[in-house]
Amino acid sequence: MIRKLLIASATVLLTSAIGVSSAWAATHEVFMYNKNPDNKKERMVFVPALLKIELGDTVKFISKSKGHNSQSDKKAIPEGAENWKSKIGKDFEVTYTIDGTYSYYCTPHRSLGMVGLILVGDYKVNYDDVKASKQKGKAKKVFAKLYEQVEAME
Ligand SMILES: [Cu+2]
Repeated sequence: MIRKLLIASATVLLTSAIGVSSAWAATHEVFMYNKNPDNKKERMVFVPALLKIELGDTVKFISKSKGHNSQSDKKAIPEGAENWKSKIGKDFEVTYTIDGTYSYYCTPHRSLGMVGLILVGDYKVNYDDVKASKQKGKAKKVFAKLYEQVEAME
């Protein structure tokens, strides 16, 4: 009898541990600025432009200056992942449930280099594809720096 009860309560404990596991998922913040407060020479930026997170985590894009948004690059996100596009000047949240590398940009300022990368869990599944994706102008330069940072942390 006691033994059965112990098994039953162990099952309840296990079930509740699984149930609350999503509460451990973190929320990260990416700020959208006209000028980077840490480096005033950098204009039209996501801060941080490179973010490494766990599967199930959420990223909150926060508008600190007017006129920005966040849009995924539909050609440079993992297979099966959903695209996102936020409204200009509004905060926006994305929860990442598929491993991979996500490339994104600000719709009005992509050519000015307002771009970013989010690495989710096992991000290498499509990292090379994202790195090979075609970029123009200043975006190309900013991405080159971000890829350097990614490869430096390996
Ligand atoms: Cu912008």
